[in-house]
Amino acid sequence: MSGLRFPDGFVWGAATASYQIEGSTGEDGRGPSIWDTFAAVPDAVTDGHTGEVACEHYLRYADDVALMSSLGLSAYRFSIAWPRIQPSGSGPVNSRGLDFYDRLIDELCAAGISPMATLYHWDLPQALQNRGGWAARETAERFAEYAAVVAAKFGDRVRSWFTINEPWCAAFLGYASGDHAPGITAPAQAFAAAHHLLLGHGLAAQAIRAAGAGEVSIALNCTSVRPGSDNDEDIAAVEQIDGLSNRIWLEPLLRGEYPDDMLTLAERFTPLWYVKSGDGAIIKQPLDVLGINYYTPTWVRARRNAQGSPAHPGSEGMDFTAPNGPVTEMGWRVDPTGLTDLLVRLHKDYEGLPVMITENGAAYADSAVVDGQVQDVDRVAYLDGHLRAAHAAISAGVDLRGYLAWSLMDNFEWAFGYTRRFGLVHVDYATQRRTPKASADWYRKVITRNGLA
Ligand code: GBH
Repeated sequence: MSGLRFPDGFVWGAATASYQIEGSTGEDGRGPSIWDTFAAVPDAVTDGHTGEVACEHYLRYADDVALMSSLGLSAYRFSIAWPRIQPSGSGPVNSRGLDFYDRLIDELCAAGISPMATLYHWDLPQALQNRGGWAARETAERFAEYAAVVAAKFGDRVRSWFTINEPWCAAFLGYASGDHAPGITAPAQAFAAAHHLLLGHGLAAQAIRAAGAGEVSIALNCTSVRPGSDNDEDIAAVEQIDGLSNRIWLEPLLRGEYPDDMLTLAERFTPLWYVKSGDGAIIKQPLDVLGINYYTPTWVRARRNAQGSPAHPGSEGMDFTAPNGPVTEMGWRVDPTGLTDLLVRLHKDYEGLPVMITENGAAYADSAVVDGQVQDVDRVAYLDGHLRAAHAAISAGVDLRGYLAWSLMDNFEWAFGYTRRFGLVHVDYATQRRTPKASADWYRKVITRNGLA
């Protein structure tokens, strides 16, 4: 038998996030989130799109779970909308919000699909933003209270918890480049937000464990950072961007301390008032598994007059252009070797660390429709290439526990609204009809054979 087989018990799933699929933003007592506010700002989101309706998953969750069953998924990673649970970010719990996830989780369990819950995928209650959002320490404390509520309620059925999705995006796209909610462009706040997101993770991890609710994880968008050349300036640029993308998260989470170069970088923008003694010990909670969301490597070179990227504070004089080659509709260079390199590097730097690919996927225009089905051959090629890359990492000794495709279905792609489609399942937004793409059929077969043909 030829073909690549994955280890027994390998988890095959798909991922989504609340604001991207649920819709029903005014239903059952949900409070406003920063994404409702941000999407209402002219020009913040392409074509003025918002998450108000999205995929109507709030109403159609049972059909969507049936869809997952038809794909043969063993796990489903979704996020819980904090503003449904605590409409003003603290205090009274909204039972109708809890009820929705209760129904969803029961439906998943009945279908034999393991529910994996992310506590924060970017939809912060607006009331907390009004008090400073993640730039304020209080948000981390409120986050732990919310975590305790949901862990107590769902810990009997949800055994796999992700505290925060991609703190890099929440901090640096939210507070430095302003591409994401809350749309702030103040690097000083971004570094404070980064710290409070890490602190929130640690406090929430403690709350989940205190509730006996199961395994604790966080999903990071770590990536391989590659130099334009091997000259010293380019290597120094890589070191700095590797710090912001990877080490500023990994080191506190796994060793309880920031790397010195990242403290120095942060100090170019802000005094480190927000780091209190004892925080490192809180942030460094044991991780049962580390979630990695991987899409593309990052290329950096030092170049006079280059503007740098506002998403990477201190990157003036750096150029982020990828070398020529295939890209997805996001403009992201397709390079599965970046995934192998990243997983092997994590395995070397943090011995014995179990990892899971908690997101991987691609946006393509999906134009060719044959017999009513989107023939997304480019997406199949992307996924196939990345699964081979993941398998190569396993062969190199990486303890890889599973793979979750991004995304189950087309959805609200943040600042790009509905103009970018990442789904295995096509969504016709006019009718809300779901149609599995060729990639969905391909993925079903991968799952059935636990590997690639
Ligand atoms: C994830 O973010 C999110 O978790 C998910 O909600 C989202 O829908 C999905 O990905 C698709 O975007 O600009 O060329 O340097 C991924 C965010 C993607 C941010 C890659 C950094 C670097 C590309 N990351 N990106 S580039």
